[in-house]
Amino acid sequence: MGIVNVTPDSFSDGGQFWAPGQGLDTARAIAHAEQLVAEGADILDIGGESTRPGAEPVSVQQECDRVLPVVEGLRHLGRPISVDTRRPEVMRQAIACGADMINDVNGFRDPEAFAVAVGAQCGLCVMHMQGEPQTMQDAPVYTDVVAEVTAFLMAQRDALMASGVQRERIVLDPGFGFGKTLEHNLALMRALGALSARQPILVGVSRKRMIGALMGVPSEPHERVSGSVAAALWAAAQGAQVLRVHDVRATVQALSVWRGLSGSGV
Ligand code: HH2
Repeated sequence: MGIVNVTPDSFSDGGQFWAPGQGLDTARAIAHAEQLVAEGADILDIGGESTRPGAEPVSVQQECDRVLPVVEGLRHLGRPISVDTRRPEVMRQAIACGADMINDVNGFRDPEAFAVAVGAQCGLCVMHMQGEPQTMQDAPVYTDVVAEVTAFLMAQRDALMASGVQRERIVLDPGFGFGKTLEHNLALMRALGALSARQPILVGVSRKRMIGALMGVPSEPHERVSGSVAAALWAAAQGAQVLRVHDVRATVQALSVWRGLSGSGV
């Protein structure tokens, strides 16, 4: 899954498609997404709101204005398009525009978002987050992070299924860095195998702070490519079915080598 953030302030690639004084350059965002597909992305994830702590709040209208033209401009590629949003109205409009998946960092906890998910036919990514983006990294606390995150994800999956959503439409995500310390993230990474045995999972660790911490040298997000690729391989080895990444070419090539070495095909 290749990341296309059409935001001015995402932690790694914010502002990439913004022309000074003119705002979002939709054509550049679409060209970048096309490049990610050429590099081997099977799914594109379009986000119009940064969830990093301290990001600027955006209105529903702003988020739609950013995301929807990109979704429309990418339909010709014939690849599944995911929209990364917490807002029910953005979900509705994205689905009407042809989005194939809704990626909700709030895990469809909002009853209105839950209703949109149930009423749609698209794929759903249920992510775990403790707290709210503005403050989630202040002091995350768990008694047993693996048990609590797993319980939340299973409860949301079961509630969706009890409301008529087919199991095949759902992918679960522990939400790395969303209200989690490095230790919490590591415990969850080590428990991916048990989770992926129960339901397809998506892992998003690309360029995140935890990668920087594990690399052991000071780094800007764009300098964390090799660390991110190492983590992606780890996640794949634990059974993760979807890897949400900024650096598609590097990740695809590494996966290809890894599959070749492990004899699981290329
Ligand atoms: N991480 C981010 C955003 N959306 N969605 C899922 N399912 N899983 C994730 O781990 C995840 C996500 C944060 O990364 P990014 O989009 O690069 O940054 P920002 O939130 O600043 O736009």
